[in-house]
Amino acid sequence: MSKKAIVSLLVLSMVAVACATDTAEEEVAVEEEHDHSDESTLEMVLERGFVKCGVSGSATAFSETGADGSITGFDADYCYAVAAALFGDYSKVEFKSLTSAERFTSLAAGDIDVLIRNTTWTQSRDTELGNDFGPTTYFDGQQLMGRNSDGISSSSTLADIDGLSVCTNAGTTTEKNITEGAGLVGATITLVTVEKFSEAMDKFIAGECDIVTTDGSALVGRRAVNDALNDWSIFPQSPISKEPLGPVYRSNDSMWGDVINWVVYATIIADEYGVTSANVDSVDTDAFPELGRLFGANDGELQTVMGLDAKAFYNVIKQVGNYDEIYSRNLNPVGLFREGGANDRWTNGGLIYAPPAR
Ligand SMILES: N[C@@H](CCC(=O)N[C@@H](CS)C(=O)NCC(=O)O)C(=O)O
Repeated sequence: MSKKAIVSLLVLSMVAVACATDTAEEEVAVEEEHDHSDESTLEMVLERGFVKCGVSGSATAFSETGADGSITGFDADYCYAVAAALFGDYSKVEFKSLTSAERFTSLAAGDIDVLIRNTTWTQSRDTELGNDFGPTTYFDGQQLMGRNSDGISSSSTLADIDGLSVCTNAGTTTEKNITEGAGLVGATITLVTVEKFSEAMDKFIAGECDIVTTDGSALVGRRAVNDALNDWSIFPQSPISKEPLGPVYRSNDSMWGDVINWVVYATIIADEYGVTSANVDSVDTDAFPELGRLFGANDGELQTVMGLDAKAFYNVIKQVGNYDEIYSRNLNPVGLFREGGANDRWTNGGLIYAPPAR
């Protein structure tokens, strides 16, 4: 057996030609010549000098591509945060824009080092597909959007979509949830599945679909940047699913996984202490020893055993910010707020929580 063993990975893939009629995700065996298990992604990325981060590139407020090709948003900021931790320079990222249907194939093939793309943690993605999931950065849930002028309102229910056409993108939890959910309430729908969510929005705007559905955050974002703001309602008030979104990396790559996980945790711990990019230089690390360890200021820092610089997480907070800064900067402008929701701090009753830096 050669050193570069041929490994077969089960990955999710959409068969493009079959999309129009069969929207089920399909398992295909992909033969991949590079066996990632004999080399940590961490070593490979450090040697290369930049990280390859898979994003959407067209998800409002999460990863948007600017006119100059730059990528901004909540997910993009976590890519920048990983680069800040690895290289002390947030800009050492190469983004790859991926559709929902191609994201896991791209990760399995080694085209990207980490996937941060509105991706829901599910059992099959975590187990059958050879992925591992990092901490949830955004607790989302699937909702639907329709036109008030068609009789839809924010108090509409799933049963109200009986007889309507519903647009969404392929290779998502969304298409499965809506099919299952509509069936459970006895609503007969025409599901129209396209490759990109932006195409689903185009069809909705053109009146070719009555309803569009995806993660609630994306619907809020799309509505906020659209002129038809006042005619579009998002429903039902309680989402039809849980969509915990966060970073994804290949299985059996624990040093790399630890880096991704602790980048996220560092942003959360800094938020717990109110440490921001603006005040990180004036932290009293004697008074707050956990911050001393996390920022490499005191003896007992834990970053070097992870293969990182002692200042890795200081650089994350200094250059990109804490969780609240990342959230507020990207998501408040489209009308998504943390207060009182699942994405609030655990100390306020939310779910954003990190283990201790010790
Ligand atoms: N969270 C779901 C849905 C992901 C998804 O496709 N989201 C849409 C809405 S944010 C999207 O990616 N839109 C951007 C695009 O199509 O490029 C999943 O993991 O399957």
